[in-house]
Amino acid sequence: MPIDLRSDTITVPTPAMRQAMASAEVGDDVFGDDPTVLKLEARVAELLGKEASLFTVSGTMANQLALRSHTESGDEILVDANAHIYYYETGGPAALAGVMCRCLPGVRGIFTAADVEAALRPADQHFPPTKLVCIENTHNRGGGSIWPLETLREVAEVSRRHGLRMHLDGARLWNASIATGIAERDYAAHFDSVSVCFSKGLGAPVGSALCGSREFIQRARRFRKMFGGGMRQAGIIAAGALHALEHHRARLAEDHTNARTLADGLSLLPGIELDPASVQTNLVFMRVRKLPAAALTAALEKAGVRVLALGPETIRAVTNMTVTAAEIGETITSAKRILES
Ligand code: TLP
Repeated sequence: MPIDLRSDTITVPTPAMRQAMASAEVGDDVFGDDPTVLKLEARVAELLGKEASLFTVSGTMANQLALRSHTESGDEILVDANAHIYYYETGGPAALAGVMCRCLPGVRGIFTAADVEAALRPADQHFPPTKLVCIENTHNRGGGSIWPLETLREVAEVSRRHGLRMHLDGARLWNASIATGIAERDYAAHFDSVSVCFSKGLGAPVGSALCGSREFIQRARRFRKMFGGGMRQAGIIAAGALHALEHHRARLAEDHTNARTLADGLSLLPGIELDPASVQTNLVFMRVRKLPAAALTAALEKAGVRVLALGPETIRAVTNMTVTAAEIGETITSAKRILES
């Protein structure tokens, strides 16, 4: 089996999770009678400190439902230029909500209250109405960076003052909470809506959730149906998500330790540019100087290690529950052999 560090989305259900899924009570969730989905939605809402939540097939769907539910066509949203919502969701904001994205210059995905204020324009018929600020925590292309709570609070304060709503892409909020000890609900308190994923570090096969007020989730539910995301006996996958929530959150700390070990080891190799101190969670980004990133990725693949080349010089490695501490050591050894040859 290759050591798979391409993403934490590659995780597969454990035997105990499969057991929970196999024995899940189910019903037709479009009629609102799948007890396992209802249980998951209640549990997620409770964890995030919100009134309600909605189970969705993916993080992308949860984010896009949030945009669609908060805005009208022709509105503007403020988002970091490297945010998943803008960078990786196939033009969804334009196609599905019909909104314009105004990109903010985040540093490792983190922008400031001053950036928000600088992007705002007076109400005038020339300008699109700005409605929503989107934040990603942890930030994927920011290298798994964690938003400092104080910066987040300042952004929220300025946004509220200008009547803007706030959405959190919390695909990896679980990682932020384990790393900082700040509860998910304490981050979520600053937002009108939050999306979270079960199928990344938590290891469930499918699923995400969108959380918010009861009224907001009711609106999102209608759009979920419109987007073709109404699921029937979804309790089978919701059971995997519930199992993941209860059993796999604390273990994310292992992924973080492995990421730091990997970063420490790789940073010493010739031709790798990587500051281990920048690794806060389970994502390790590095620049490759000696050879193209794609060439190093291909050589690693031959050695049984999978990583992703995200650009001509950039490689991402994501620690996850399928990769052990010993395999992190093997990864460093393989990279060393390739780079020193
Ligand atoms: N991220 C994936 C890819 O799409 C890039 C990955 O391998 O990291 N928000 C964030 C912050 C994400 O990183 C992702 C997935 C999503 C949303 C979307 O989740 P899915 O894949 O469930 O649509």
